[in-house]
Amino acid sequence: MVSKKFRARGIAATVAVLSLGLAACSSGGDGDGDGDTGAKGGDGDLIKVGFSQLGAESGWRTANTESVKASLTKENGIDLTFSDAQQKQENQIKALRDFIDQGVDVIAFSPVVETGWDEVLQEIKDAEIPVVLVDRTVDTTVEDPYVTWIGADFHSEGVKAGEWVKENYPDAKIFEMQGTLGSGAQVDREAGFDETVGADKIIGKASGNFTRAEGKAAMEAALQAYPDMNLLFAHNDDMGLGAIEAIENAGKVPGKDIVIVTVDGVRDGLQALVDKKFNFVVECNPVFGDQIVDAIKKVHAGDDVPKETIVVDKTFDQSITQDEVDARLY
Ligand code: GZL
Repeated sequence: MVSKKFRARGIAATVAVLSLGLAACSSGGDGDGDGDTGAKGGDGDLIKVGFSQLGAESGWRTANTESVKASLTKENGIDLTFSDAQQKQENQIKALRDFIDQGVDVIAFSPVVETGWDEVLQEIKDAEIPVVLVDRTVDTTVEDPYVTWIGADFHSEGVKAGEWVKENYPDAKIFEMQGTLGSGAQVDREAGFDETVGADKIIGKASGNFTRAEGKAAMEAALQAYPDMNLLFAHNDDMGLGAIEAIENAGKVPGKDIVIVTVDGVRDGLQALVDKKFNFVVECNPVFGDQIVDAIKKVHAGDDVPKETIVVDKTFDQSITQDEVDARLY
């Protein structure tokens, strides 16, 4: 059977949620200003939600988890069971099966990689538990595997990074540091970037698995293998921050000898922009817990929901100020 790739592109009924960048999204309320949703009754009225988070690998993931936990609360009508898979798909699959056994009302998860979910997604479908897909995408043969997906357009993020490089460093010798191989964020950021700059400009690639430590190690190897590299595109800030350490240890100047372009826009990444060690950052806003709660309530009530809700991103260059970075909430 031909697998179907579900991603944030060109699917009808897509709704864009404006990135709030410098301001937090307040957790959903019922409008009476006390921050709760007016959920009535005791725990029996709460929506039982199983949330499988893929890990705690990056500043982005930490901020996303904080947003999820701040929004999926009893005050907002949710009885949350949260699981951290430590970036292991087998842990996520186990958590999803546990949620089925617990008889949750809704399952939400961010898949660490795109494939390998067919069996468990079919089990969830057979158990008639609706799925709200969060952040990353799935590539599965299961028909209609989720009710709605909320996340960023990774392909567009890659294109934005590529357009900046093409405009500012058209002859750069680029090393591309990929995120977790096979994840929707890695696959689509790479596709968007490579098609924009031209694959011939990319002299080497390696994965840093979205973590600082692995980003540093990958960059140490790349500096040996590609001494003429003069631009790094890292699929997230954390790998770029690890690369800075490797570049400085090699006696080179990040942001000058090697221009650095990343994605996410977490505070540490934007601080590197202020410090002139990063050159350009494409935001990928992790604070959308409110939208997840809203989707869960609508899905549970059987209301119509858009197939996709895209969290709109912005971009940052070295014109960003220290005050702007200090004002960021993640
Ligand atoms: C993007 C998210 C990615 C971030 C990384 O939505 O899936 O995973 O870019 C994180 O920082 O590890």
